[in-house]
Amino acid sequence: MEIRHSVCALDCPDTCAVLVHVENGRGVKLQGDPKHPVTRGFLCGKVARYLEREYSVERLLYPQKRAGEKGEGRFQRISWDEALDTIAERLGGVAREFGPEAILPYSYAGTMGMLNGSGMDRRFFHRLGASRLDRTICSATGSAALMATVGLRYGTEPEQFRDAKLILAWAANIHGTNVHLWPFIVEARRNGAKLYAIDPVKTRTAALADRHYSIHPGSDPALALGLAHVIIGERLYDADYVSNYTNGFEALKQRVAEYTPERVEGLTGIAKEDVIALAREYAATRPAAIRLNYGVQRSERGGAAVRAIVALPALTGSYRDVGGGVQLSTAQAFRFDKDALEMPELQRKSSLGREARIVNMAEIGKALTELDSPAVRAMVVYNSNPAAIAPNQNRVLKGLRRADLFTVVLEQFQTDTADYADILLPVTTFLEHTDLYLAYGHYHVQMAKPALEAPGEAKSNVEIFRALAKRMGFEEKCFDDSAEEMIEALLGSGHPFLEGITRERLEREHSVRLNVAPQGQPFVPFAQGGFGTESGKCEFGAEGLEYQPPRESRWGDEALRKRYPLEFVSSKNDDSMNSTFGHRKAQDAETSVLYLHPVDAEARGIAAGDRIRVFNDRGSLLLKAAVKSDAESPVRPGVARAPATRWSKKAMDGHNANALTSDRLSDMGGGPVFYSCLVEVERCGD
Ligand SMILES: Nc1nc2c(c(=O)[nH]1)N[C@H]1C(S)=C(S)[C@@H](COP(=O)(O)OP(=O)(O)OC[C@H]3O[C@@H](n4cnc5c(=O)[nH]c(N)nc54)[C@H](O)[C@@H]3O)O[C@H]1N2
Ligand SMILES: Nc1nc2c(c(=O)[nH]1)N[C@H]1C(S)=C(S)[C@@H](COP(=O)(O)OP(=O)(O)OC[C@H]3O[C@@H](n4cnc5c(=O)[nH]c(N)nc54)[C@H](O)[C@@H]3O)O[C@H]1N2
Ligand code: SF4
Ligand SMILES: [Mo]
Repeated sequence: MEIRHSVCALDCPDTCAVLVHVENGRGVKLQGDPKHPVTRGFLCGKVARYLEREYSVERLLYPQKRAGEKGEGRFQRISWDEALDTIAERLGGVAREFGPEAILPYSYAGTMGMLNGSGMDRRFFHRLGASRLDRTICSATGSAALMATVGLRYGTEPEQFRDAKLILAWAANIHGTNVHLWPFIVEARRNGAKLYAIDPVKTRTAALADRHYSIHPGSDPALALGLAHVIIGERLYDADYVSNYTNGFEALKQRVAEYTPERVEGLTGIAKEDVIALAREYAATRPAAIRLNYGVQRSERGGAAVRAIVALPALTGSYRDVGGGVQLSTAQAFRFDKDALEMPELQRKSSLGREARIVNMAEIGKALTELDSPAVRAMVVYNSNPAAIAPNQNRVLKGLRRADLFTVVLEQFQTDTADYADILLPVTTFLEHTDLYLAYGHYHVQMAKPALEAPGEAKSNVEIFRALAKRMGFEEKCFDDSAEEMIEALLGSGHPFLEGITRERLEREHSVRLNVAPQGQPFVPFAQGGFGTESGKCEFGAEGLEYQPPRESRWGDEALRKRYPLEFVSSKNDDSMNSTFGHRKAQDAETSVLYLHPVDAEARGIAAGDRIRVFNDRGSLLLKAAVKSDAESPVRPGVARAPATRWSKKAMDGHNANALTSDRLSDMGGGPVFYSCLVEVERCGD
């Protein structure tokens, strides 16, 4: 038996170091690397069983072309030569006839690997002059808010949560989506720390917390402003930190004056006494860490929410403390030379004489059905499953069904999107290719080489885009770069955080902490200001912090809320990774339920286990009602929760939660608003 090193490439903050036990060339077990300071020897439930996915009989093994109607999912095996020739010919034809902007790449984070996520593909599409994709689907709103407020997408090291005395899990289902933070929280609690969860859903994390504040969806700006109201009003703030390292305190003071605990109670559903007590405790407890996750920014006021929340540690001076501050992301500390990888300079060679247009991926339905001059005529999908994960699904599917759209899908499995492909290409998993990894929940850079052999004729994204570049006649040398050369280019930015971190060292050590602080010492980026904003200070930006309830909420548009009185939250499923495990049988049972409060269920004559139709103007879907007693219910009256997202084709009626979600954009960064969504529910016959 041999043990090989790998890195989990799923879209998860933990980016675990994985040990692959190999016997006679076959992987027999995956284990978390005990030497890795964040993985600490364990994997989450879904990846501990990843070898089932790796060796699944449903893996795609050969290139195929469509044999039935779009969406039907019937395919016929072809050779790589035929596949590449067809794609090169069709993309070339579209570029000649309509201009290269009629070609759209569509990708997200199926793998977080740098090379297979944004390497040869970017070079290829830049050289082609294709439309550029704004990859907003997950974190754009929060990122824009972080940049506006603190100017950097850095946050508290996970290892420092063990030092905290108070931890707020704010829109963060840590136990489900970020489980490697949990042991640090356990350690902190053993030392007397309290854990509070702020979430409209009683998640596993909220259930395990010392307190759960069940907040109205999307109302977080009001809560944060209410906390600031108390902190400023009672002079609990750190006047020294505020005066040295922040901008806009006076305007913030005026703004929060309007957010009295009484008013905040009305807006958020959190009792005024609780608002006051939480503010006092947060300000008085040192260190106090906030784990803010992305749930909060998937609503119409998500930008304002993140702005107001990350202002709190600046008010209390918590940014000074080891184990203080806030973590939304750590990703920006990985100061790779992304331009050397993606080569945006190749774009200038596009025949248009200007940079190609930008298409927001959260509006893919619109892009495929409404965009013109030119309309999208060809789409290449990789690392993503837009038919399942993009909002306003019926509009997306209408676009994917277009007969005049040429669609290529690079996939490991025959997903919902794959069913619409004209050409479907088999790709490798992270266990089978070389890549370099950042993390958005810790500060350790990692590299992985293939641990297992690719099955059938599967190739990596890197190899596929390299081969396509050749077929298209692109002669630039960069299309010959090896994976090793691309990694070296990424590491060669010259930034001090990467000093001494070379490919050779990563091959030897697998994981290396960024030089964010001297060895063995904690990274406290904003201890003495040091913000990345133009002023170098934390920008409170109170002008942007007026709270209006989301249009799609029980306090929003009146006509809408009368017809659709329930707020629908389709947050993550604990035992999945977006739609990545959509092929699994178990998946179906876990994600085909809607949690309703007994009051809402009774009012509609619905009992636990009933088949129900959930609907709004955008679509409808069939689910099974899950109703518990008031004390046990994960949601309060007026809120309904469905764990997302599964493959639509495995559902009772061929739809998932995104048949209901809206493709409006949030208040900052052009992000989607999956969790601002009004619906109605009715019982349907058996
Ligand atoms: N098991 C599992 N792990 C995952 C994923 C997965 O699908 N499954 N997905 C990965 C990805 S892509 C990401 S981006 C991360 C995301 O990780 P998280 O951000 O933790 O995941 P979400 O479920 O989107 O949102 C977190 C919590 O926010 C709550 N929430 C929803 N709306 C609001 C609101 O308005 N206010 C407040 N305070 N809370 C709200 C939800 O109920 C949820 O419990 O997780 C990653 N890890
Ligand atoms: N209703 C609702 N919708 C949501 C969300 C929600 O909470 N609720 N969350 C949103 C968020 S935060 C996100 S990040 C998105 C996620 O949306 P996506 O990024 O589309 O994520 P997945 O559904 O996991 O699909 C990733 C696909 O990439 C494939 N893949 C993995 N590795 C590779 C590779 O190396 N090469 C290629 N070609 N393919 C590969 C996998 O097989 C999988 O099918 O979903 C969003 N949609
Ligand atoms: S999904 Fe997240 S927790 Fe699970 S193994 Fe991968 S990185 Fe670790
Ligand atoms: Mo995400």
